[in-house]
Amino acid sequence: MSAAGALVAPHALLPGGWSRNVLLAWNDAGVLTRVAADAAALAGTAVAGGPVVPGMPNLHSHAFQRAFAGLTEYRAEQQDSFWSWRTLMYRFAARLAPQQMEAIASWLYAEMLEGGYTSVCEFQYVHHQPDGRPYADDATLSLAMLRAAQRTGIGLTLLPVLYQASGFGGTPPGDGQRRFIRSTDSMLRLLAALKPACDAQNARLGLAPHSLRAVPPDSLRDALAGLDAIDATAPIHIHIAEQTKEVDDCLAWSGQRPVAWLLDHAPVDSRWCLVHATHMDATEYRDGATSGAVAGLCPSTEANLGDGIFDFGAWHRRGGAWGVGSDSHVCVNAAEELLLLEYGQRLATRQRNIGARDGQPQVATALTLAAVAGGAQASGRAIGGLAVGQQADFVVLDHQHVALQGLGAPDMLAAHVFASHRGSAIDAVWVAGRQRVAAGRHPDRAALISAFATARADLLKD
Ligand code: NGQ
Ligand code: ZN
Repeated sequence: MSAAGALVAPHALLPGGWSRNVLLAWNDAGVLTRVAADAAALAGTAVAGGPVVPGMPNLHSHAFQRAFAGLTEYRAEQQDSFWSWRTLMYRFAARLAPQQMEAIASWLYAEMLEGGYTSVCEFQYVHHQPDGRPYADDATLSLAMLRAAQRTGIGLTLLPVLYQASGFGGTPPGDGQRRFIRSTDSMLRLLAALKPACDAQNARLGLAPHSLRAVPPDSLRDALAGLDAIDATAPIHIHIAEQTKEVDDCLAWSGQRPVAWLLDHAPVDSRWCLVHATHMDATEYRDGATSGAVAGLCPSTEANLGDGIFDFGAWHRRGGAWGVGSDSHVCVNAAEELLLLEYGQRLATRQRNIGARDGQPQVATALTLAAVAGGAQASGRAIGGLAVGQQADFVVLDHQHVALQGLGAPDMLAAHVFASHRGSAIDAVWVAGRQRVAAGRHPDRAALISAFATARADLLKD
């Protein structure tokens, strides 16, 4: 079936701002071939029911954690923290079977589409059987993610994760980490094996050195060289400076803070996504932002795990790129991540409308455009908004949602982000010119939910 098509949007959010009567046309590959504002009505061309906004790339996901979200909201230690959460999360990760991973990811990806995300960067680190031995097909769990994306229709950047140590200085991995561990050579073989499968479904393959804690310097260097031999422009994602303990440990190990160390020892540029990057000093904000790397912000997870607050103003002033991810999936809603990002900044600065920028006073509009651009960059895919050459990934807002009724388009987006009280005001979602959500729902939702619920029930059985 041909995917070529066209749509007229009475209001559409283009990279430069809101435009009226926009004709969007795309080719068989789902790539936009025409984006024309003030177009005359075309007989036979469908008209969008509500404002059309670009689909949001989700730049950070650990899919399996969707089935774990909400299960650690009780006191387990006298002073719970990211680290006590991680102990419980490892216990959960130790039990997952491949079919369960796939069922969890499949429903999650449908939820993402319903929540306004049109693509996802999957930071995939559970590689092996529970005892640490590789599966007969070493790519089993990564292939499960590719199938979940294919089935639901979400775009994918697959980031197999290199994980080798439990702490700075190459301390040996713990038992809870044995499903994650790979030599650098084994990682490069995995990447080579996954490349054709990714190419076949228009997914991008990249690499995620998990963190400076988990990847010693020699391995980082060798893995990056090996990645370049496969694809010299492939995206590279790393967790960095999420927790203050991580900063302290890095200082003790190297005398430098994590972001400073990385900038000094790795070729950080626009291929890189620095996930979290919560704890930086002024020099790191300056040098990180000007490196061209994307800051991967995951406001709901960062709040849930007690990470701290990224200094958006410091990054933004330097022209730093950024995007959002749902990470541990306590929230799977692109608008809500933007809301939480803005609210964290308001709470920290005691000001309002932090995300507005010169030339774009509407906060929701400015945040959406910036997060789409940064998310696309981090994804390494042509999903950077409604422009010729980019994929036709877009969301049609539900103008009949009670929070949106009677408003102009920019206020509808603002209401969607700030006033839809956790119920998305999304009507339709299109990915690469194909409609994947109608009336707010993914068509396979019932079957996907049932498989997810079965997988989770089995996982929680003793
Ligand atoms: C992860 N999550 O890889 O799932 C991590 C925890 C770690 C976050 N950083 C594991 N939020 O950092 O070692
Ligand atoms: Zn993460």
